[in-house]
Amino acid sequence: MEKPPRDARYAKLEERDVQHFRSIVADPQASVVTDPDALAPLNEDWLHKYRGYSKLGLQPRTVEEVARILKYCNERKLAVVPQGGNTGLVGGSVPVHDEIILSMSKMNKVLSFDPVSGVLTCEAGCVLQTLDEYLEEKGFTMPLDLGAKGSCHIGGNVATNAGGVRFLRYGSLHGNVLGLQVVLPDGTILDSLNGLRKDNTGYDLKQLFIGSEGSLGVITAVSLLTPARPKSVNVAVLSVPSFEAVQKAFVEVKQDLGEILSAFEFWDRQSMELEMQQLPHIRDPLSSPSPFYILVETHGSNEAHDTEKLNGFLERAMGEGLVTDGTVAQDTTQFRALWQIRESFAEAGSKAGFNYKYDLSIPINKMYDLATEVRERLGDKAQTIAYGHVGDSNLHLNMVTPKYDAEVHGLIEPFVYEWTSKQGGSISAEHGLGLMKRDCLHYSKPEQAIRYMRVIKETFDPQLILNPYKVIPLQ
Ligand code: FAD
Ligand code: 2HG
Ligand code: ZN
Repeated sequence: MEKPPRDARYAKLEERDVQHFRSIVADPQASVVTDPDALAPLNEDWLHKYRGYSKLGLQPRTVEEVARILKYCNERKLAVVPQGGNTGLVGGSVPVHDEIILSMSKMNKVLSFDPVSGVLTCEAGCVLQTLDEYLEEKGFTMPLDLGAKGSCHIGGNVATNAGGVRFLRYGSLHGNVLGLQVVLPDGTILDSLNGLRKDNTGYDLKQLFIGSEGSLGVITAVSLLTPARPKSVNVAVLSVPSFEAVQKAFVEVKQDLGEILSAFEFWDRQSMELEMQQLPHIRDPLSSPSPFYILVETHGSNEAHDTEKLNGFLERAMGEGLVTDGTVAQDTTQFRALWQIRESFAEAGSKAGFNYKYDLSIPINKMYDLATEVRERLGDKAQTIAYGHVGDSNLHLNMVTPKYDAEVHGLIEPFVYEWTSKQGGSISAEHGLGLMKRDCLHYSKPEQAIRYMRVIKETFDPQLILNPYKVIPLQ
């Protein structure tokens, strides 16, 4: 796939730059990476779709080191790509050309936790799952959860405004993040880590960095509100005959389970089949293949009460023919196995070949029509699978071919973006724009909004050194 040409405004890395970086970090051996073998995984994304050729990775240990690094890069006009766990799916986390990789992986300390307010403050490089394990001991949980939890960083989650599977219950990072520490390209440290729930002292600058994908500043620490860990958790995977029935089941689930509903996910039969082809340990949880599968989860505090509610919903839904078969996890192993099915589609797709990956917000009643139309357009030229976060109207539409196929790509784009735009949807529900969608912004944002995005970018990053070629095209 084509990439934009290298922009001549950026300086090329010289040996004196590397020497300088060695002189401004406490542990140059660990923090300055020039070995090609160590650089290789930092240069390539999770999907093996985007690849740069950076000669330098920096892994600072403190906010002051980040500030010194960025100040120097800004003065020298050296381009920088901030990197978290490198699990992003839109080509945002790796260099396009020779940008310096600024990895946050060594800034991974919990700074504080207040068990009264539930406010956690930690460095940006903390891995999401590690934070959840830390909170588990204290009776709390992270407000977000996603398949990449074992590798993605909280800083990367904030930088992409990641949604995930419990968005429906715990809401967006725009609400859960109470404060950020961010280093701007000129080395300024912006600190709002006060952990306040309420603070109406003018513009809420931290919101600009949530979802900015490393284009405005480097997030070095995060303060966020964490909910109490649920004492009772249930999960069921159910067979549903049509997407119409998926929607009806969603309406009923909200009525019947109300405040304890924590996830409502779906996938189609084609997704289930592709996953079983690619991942031998995955089995269909139901007795026979279903056109659609839904996963319903509850988070509550009283097991008997929650189970009664879930059973009530299941009886009603089965009686009405909305649900035709199902399985409810009886223990932690089954709970994990059911979630593993939902969380492994990305892995299965990437094993199957080249992925044309679309992450769309579409009104729920139209969500699956797009999958049907794309499947018709492509015939047997590609495998088309659809799954996603029904509760958030977020469709993950993936097409897979053994290798990149320009004809297939041409049949998908711009069709998918135009279709989404006509429905008033968004071409990026939760993964961001990265390199993949930076030229497609106009499908979802009016020209005036794009103009102000540019003004914001140029205000925070006048030399345009941060994550060039991504998010928004610049002159
Ligand atoms: P990276 O991939 O390293 O970076 C992502 C972007 O953020 C890049 O533009 C990078 O420059 C920037 N960035 C990273 N760290 C910083 C920082 N400290 N400061 C400034 N900029 C930074 N996403 C969802 O929203 N919901 C899901 O359910 C979901 N599931 C996924 C499942 C799998 C199996 C995979 C592989 C990915 C999934 N994702 C999902 C994609 C998601 O965007 C990432 O997993 C996650 O939020 C990115 O975090 P990361 O630390 O890996 O960031
Ligand atoms: C998910 O919800 C992730 O599983 C990944 O956001 C989506 O693979 C995808 O397209
Ligand atoms: Zn998702």
